[in-house]
Amino acid sequence: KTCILIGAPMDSGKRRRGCLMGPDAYRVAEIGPALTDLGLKVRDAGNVTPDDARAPDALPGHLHAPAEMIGWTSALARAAEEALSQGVPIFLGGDHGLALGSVLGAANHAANEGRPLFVLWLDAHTDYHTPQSTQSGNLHGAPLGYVTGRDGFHGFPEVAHPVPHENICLLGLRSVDPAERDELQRTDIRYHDMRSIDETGIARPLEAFLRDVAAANGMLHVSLDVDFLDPSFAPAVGTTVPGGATIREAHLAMEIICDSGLMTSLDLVELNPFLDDRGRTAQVMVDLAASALGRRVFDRPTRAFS
Ligand code: DIR
Ligand code: MN
Ligand code: MN
Ligand code: MN
Repeated sequence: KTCILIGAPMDSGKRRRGCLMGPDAYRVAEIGPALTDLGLKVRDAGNVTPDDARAPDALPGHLHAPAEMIGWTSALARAAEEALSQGVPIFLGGDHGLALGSVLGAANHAANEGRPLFVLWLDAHTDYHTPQSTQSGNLHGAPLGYVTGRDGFHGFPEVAHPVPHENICLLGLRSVDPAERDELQRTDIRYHDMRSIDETGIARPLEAFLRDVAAANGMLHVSLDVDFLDPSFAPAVGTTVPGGATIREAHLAMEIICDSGLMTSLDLVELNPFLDDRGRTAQVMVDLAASALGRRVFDRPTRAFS
């Protein structure tokens, strides 16, 4: 398979700036060579440019950069759809606002293939806001609200194939706004906060989810937010929350994803190189991507997921 690197140098999903340097940081940390070393074909498609767009008056006034977000969403959805017909797109963010587009494109592609889309969300946050429910006005907190078809995203591309709640699994949660929590608890979304990962380990809920993806012959989009990781070894993110996944929990998750053979697209988001410490967060993210795509210490027997 061919990995297609797609840069999304965007900061529009929140107010603190720096994520737009993320694609360059991943390239400097040699994400391409890390993947070719695994025997994979890699194509760097360069960076996406946002479409020109206008924000309709119906959107609430406190939203940050709504026109830019609309422009990124349509451009990234096109890029995702095109790349999915050729290989495995890897989105180099950019903040998590890029996932409005990457997941929309994946959902459109999956619908064309007649397959269901599943989404694995590795994040401290649930990102389930709508333009109306967000208090911060930062739409990087809203991609799951958008792709599940919640109301209020006026002016954004139509979500023709909303991702069903039961096809979404969130791991790593430890910062959930009250408005998101109340809505989420009414849905069939699978969510596992850090307490539940402490209690069961990360493998059990993840494998249960992957078995369902395999049984449904689903496509799987994985969205990895830097703040899924504990800030002690992933400091380069604007929204650090203590008590996150350890390096080994994160690698184990990626290794299990790789074993499953199910991942069809990947986001690497929220890396802010301006906040990094000699590039170590960028390096951790590259290493995690490599684990998801086949890097391992020793060969292991393949395992069945269905
Ligand atoms: C936060 C989003 N709940 C907000 N924070 C995120 O502003 O609505 N950080 N997603 O990564
Ligand atoms: Mn996020
Ligand atoms: Mn987050
Ligand atoms: Mn539902």
